[in-house]
Amino acid sequence: MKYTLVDLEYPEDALEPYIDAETVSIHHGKHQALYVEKLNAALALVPEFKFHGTLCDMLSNLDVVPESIRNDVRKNGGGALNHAFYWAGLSPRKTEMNSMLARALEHDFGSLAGFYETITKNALETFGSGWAWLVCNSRGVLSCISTQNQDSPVMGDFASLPDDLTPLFCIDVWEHAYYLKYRNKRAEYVRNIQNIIDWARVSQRYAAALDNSY
Ligand code: MN3
Repeated sequence: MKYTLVDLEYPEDALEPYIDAETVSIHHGKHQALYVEKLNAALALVPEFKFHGTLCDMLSNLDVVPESIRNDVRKNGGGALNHAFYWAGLSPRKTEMNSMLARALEHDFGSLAGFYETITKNALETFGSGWAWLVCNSRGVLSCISTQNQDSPVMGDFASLPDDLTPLFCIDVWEHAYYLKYRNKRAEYVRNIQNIIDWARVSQRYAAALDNSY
């Protein structure tokens, strides 16, 4: 099975002024596209390995991937999945979260401001390249975590994480995500992301996670 680059749901300049069109164009059209290409190249090395499921399913079960290509699948599959998830969690439109997510954010972070403070801290403390995430566990409890490189929360053990985390939202803190516009100012990039979070999408993801946990 060949994986394809997931399209953006909005034009490349739609996230201006928070994320500039050139960054989106290179990030999606070059970086993300290359992860997809390299994922397919790795899988092509072991044609007898047939996986019937989504990329997310594969990365949630990395132990079934042949060892000879596992690391490449982890890196490049992670890159393909995380970027698609990142773009889909952003929106140029004003969006609203549902009451269930609003209550959970207040319960688990004290307030929406508490959530912003926590994910910003995660994003700034990620050393080198990685991601900051809002996740929930199998009981629906929200928390923020960081992953290194292209690791996803769905990788569980492989990323030294609990095996019951569902990602709800992520911020790419690799320099390629912000350097053209923000240079070394990662904090400003992370703060500006708050203006373009697709809260309706994050709410849907949370509802789906809760459905799957009961
Ligand atoms: Mn990236």
